[in-house]
This record gives sequence, C-alpha cells and structure tokens, in this order.
Amino acid sequence: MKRLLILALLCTACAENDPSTTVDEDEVNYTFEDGFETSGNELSELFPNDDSRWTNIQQVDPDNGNNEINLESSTVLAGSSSLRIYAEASNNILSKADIEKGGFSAPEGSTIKITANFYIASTANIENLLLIDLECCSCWDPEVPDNQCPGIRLMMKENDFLSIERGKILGSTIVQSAVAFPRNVWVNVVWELALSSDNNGMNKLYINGQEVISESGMNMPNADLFRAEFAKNGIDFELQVPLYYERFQIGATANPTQDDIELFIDDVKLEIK
Ligand SMILES: [Ca+2]
Repeated sequence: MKRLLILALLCTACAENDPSTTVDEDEVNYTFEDGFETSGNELSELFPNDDSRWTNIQQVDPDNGNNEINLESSTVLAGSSSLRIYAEASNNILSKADIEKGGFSAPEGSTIKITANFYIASTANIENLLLIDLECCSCWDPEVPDNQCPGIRLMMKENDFLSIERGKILGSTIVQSAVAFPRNVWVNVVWELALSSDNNGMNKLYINGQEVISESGMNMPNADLFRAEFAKNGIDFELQVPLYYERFQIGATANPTQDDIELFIDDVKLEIK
C-alpha cells in the first residue's frame, strides 16, 4: 500500500515536472516540519487529505482507559499550540497515543535526522516509555503473517536516560548515561542516523544540544539476521528490497509503565539527505 502510494507520488511528480527532467532515484532530499499550528484549533487540521502534514493517529486505550491526543495552547514551545499526548498506564492492553508521518523514503545509505521538542509533565518513573518509532512496513516478507513493521525507537531507560532501542531489528539497545531527561520543561531531542543494515551505520542522539550517543552499528533490518531468526521456527523469511524507512510515529508510541503520562510535543522536523 505504502509502496503504491510512493510510486503514485513519484508518477505525479514526473507528470508535473519538465519532461526533460529525469528523477534520480538515488537522490534523497526531503524535509518535513510541523509546529502544530492550526487556523481553527482542530486536531483534524493536522491530517489533511493530501497527507502534506501528519498521516495517521495511533491510539490504543488500555482496558477501561481513555487516552487523549489534542492540541494544547498553554504549554507551548513556539507559536500558539503544541500537541498534547495523554497515555494512561498499560494493563493487559499496551497503551499507545501518538501520531504518524508516512509516505517518505529513507533508503539505506541516506541520513535521516529527526528533531523534536518534548515536555514530559510528570515526575513518575517512565522507564521503557517509547517516544519515537522509525519503521519500514514494506520491508516485511508479505508471505509471513503479521507484519511487524521493523525499525528502531527512542526509549527511556532507567534513571531517565533516553536510548536507541533496536529490538525490532534484532539488535541491542544503545544506552547512554550522560544526560538524564529533564521533566516539566521543554527538552530538545535530535536523533540522527546514517542508515545501514550492517555495522556501517552511525547512530547519534543529542539532548538539549549535547551529544549523548555517537556509536556505529546497524540501524535497519538485516536480511541475514531476519532469515536466521525466522529459520529457528522453520519459517522462510525474505526481507524485501529496496530497503527504506517510510514512516515515523511520535508521542507515547507505547507506554508500558504503571503510570499515566502526559506529555507535549512541539516543532518536529524530519530531514532526509
Ligand atoms: Ca507550535
């Protein structure tokens, strides 16, 4: 579906461009930014039909719970509104509340940089809270049921050390202990990745401008690792090519904690080069 969409977008671009201009598929230069400003203070304005802003809402309420996603005007970094996320504690249902931007293509070899500002309005233990997921769904073998949309995530580890979690691509978590995530204040996060399915990848994380992670290593699914992992259960898994990340989610992409969490997000930017 997503690949069809991308193909459709490419074809639209072809039709509208000067016919003499050829599209270089290796050239990646994409920027998306959103400060959650609207004209009518309606959340739906963030999700226009042309997908020029956000493309989806993901909200999974815990049993008897009621998560919330809305525009906020009192806790704002810039402009007159931010995005408010309220994700209740998980019970037998994993609680989620986030928004998604899809429809881009960040292939292996490109650099993707996600900048976002978070305000976590809580002093509760938020270990294992997930703030950003970067994913490919088109890379999943269509003949193996339940597409897991593999990718990497920003996850809070113990003592508020934001970390790069790679479990969905069969990798270890890249942890740091340089900066504990401040609470009840705006925090600038920059996550920069030179994308690779092997050890040539580069993983960087900055908190309020301070580099807290700079470590080489894979940050995309690796065909050999997936093949070997599924082979343990007798499943023939073929990672699909071309390999590219195509969507990211931001918010409480999962709140596995025992506490309700309220957070705010403002001025999000995605750059692919
Ligand atoms: Ca704003």
